[in-house]
Amino acid sequence: MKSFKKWGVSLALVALMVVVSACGGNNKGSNASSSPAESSKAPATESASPSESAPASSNKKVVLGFAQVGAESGWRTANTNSIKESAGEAGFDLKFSDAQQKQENQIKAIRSYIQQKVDVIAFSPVVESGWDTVLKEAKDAGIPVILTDRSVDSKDTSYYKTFIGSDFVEEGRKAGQWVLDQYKDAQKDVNIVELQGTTGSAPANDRKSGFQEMIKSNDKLKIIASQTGDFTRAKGKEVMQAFLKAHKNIDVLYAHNDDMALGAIQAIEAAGLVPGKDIVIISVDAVKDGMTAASEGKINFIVECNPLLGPQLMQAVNDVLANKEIPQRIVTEESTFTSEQAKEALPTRKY
Ligand code: GYE
Repeated sequence: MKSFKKWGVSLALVALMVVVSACGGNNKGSNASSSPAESSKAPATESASPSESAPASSNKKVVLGFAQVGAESGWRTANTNSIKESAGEAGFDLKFSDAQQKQENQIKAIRSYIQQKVDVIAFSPVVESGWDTVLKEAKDAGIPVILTDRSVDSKDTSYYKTFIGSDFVEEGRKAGQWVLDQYKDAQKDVNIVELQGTTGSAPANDRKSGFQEMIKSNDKLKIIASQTGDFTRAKGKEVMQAFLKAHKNIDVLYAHNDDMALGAIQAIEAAGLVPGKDIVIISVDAVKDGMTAASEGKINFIVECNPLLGPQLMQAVNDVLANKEIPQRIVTEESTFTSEQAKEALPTRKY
């Protein structure tokens, strides 16, 4: 009986050691950057009011840490404005950081939010992979995470409460469907070039696959070149210049966002060609500048991607903190615009 008891004690000790060492292992990835020295290198964060040292009380403001991708596009600017505005309206203390399209910066920002013990962390992951370690750190610290705009490929969905954003595969399908319809009677090959978004990002992966899925039923539709333009105007222009140099017979440009299409339009015009006529252009987002180009006939078709996610995010933050059940996935509703429709919609467009 006695030795049985002794065994029990030793087993409990071993179990404790396993738990401790598992925690140590878990911190392995974070050790390097969770030290105060490292975290001081974290990207600068803005804060509406310094509430870190505020005493906990029932009327304490909700502190929301938001790690934004960057400021790469018109879509992103509209998204950032929407988040800041809605956080203000909700009365939250928003800690906002801009990762300049770098995953390492976003991870640093998230770790700094964990250290600051914010109430909720929200972020728009620049790429899909490589989040498990930091998401587990947030979970272990008991801080709920909400994904907005872009998702992660983590197998463990308990790392986040919900994902609010568009269905990017569907957006790609809408773009592909339009091309399929336009060229249904094509007798010769239709040469398509593609400007992809940021490599490894959910919208780049999904807009590519959705588009391919639709056009594959017509073997005249051929993607002859596909490269990343990183969702920016400058890169869109640069890559389109290279495409025009390498390929003389480009019929269609599919750009994963308006900004890259707008950059490409500059390259097309500089090459003495007419955008929207000599080269048919399809893009995604439907932000003001893109819609303006569409209303001028320079972009032929735009698939809408709504950046105004702020109100839904603030609602989700309140629901999570109130322990309400929320759906794991909240999909944004979106439409599409031809040049004619863009002309009509432009005057009342909010972004
Ligand atoms: O389409 C693009 C931006 O993640 C949906 O990111 C977003 C995309 C958007 O840079 O313009």
